[in-house]
Amino acid sequence: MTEIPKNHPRYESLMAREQITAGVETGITSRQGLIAQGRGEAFDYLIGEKTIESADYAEAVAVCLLLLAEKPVISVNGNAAALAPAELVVLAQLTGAKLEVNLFHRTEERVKKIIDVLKENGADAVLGENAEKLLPLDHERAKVEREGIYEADVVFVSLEDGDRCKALTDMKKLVIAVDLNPLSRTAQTAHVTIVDNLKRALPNMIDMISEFRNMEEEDLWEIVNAYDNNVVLIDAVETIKENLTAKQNEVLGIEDGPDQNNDRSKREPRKQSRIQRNPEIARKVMMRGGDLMME
Ligand code: PTJ
Repeated sequence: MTEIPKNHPRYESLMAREQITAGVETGITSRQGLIAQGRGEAFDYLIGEKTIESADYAEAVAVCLLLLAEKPVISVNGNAAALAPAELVVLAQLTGAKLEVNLFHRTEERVKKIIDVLKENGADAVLGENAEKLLPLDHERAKVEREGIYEADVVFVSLEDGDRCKALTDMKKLVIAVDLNPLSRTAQTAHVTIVDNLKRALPNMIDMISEFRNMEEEDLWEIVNAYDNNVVLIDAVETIKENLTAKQNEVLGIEDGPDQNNDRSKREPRKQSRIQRNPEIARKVMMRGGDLMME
């Protein structure tokens, strides 16, 4: 493992890379998991590498749903197991959820290794080894355990693929998904979409449990019923747009006040005229892709 100094500006992101790489080396994460991590990193950058308010809200609703569920299951893949094994176990223990290993690039050896890692992190029992093809899918994620995901009423998934998410919702299960890409099929299909890094989402959810654990069921249902997943998705997309605009303005040297920000008719002509008037800004525009990539 490369030694990453704690004061490195991209410490968290580089540590996550180390965890995923180590996961591939020990055989719990698939090689494809490296690519999935890169995609996540890109979206995390656009989100601002922090838990945005709407994600915090979705995390709270997800905790309520896990506490209300009769048969909750946390589905674990190779990336999740590498990034946050202890947190997955604690979340399962505090909400009474079962843990089940479910893999897209399934090998029995990898299932076993992930079960071992979760047990080393404190899990008593982990499902996944006795999976049968019970979901209507043509790939390995169709394999689930009867007393686990198949019978679950609420399923928590992270770094999921869209068609299993759809298969689960078609089976009338409530699906909580952690996915940094608010445009992915999973994000669009789940009932509660947490647009946050799994590494931030899990500790935040664990912290929230004490707040909700002793609440009446009726009050928890009230929180869940008031939730609208579309609002959360729209907020994530808006956050990305705002961050991009802020970065663009920074590169162009434009100081946008709140009024101009909200008024497209005022903002766009002003930006164009500045670019046209000033060759230095025009040069910056051409360079901005390179600048952003260098960062
Ligand atoms: O272990 P396996 O065999 O089940 O394989 C798992 C992977 C992750 C390889 C597989 O599910 C896959 O290919 O996933 P995708 O289709 O690349 O989807 C990953 C999604 O998760 C993308 O939308 C990423 O933006 C998002 N993502 C990546 N890293 C994180 C993340 N979301 C939250 N937290 C992350 N750390």
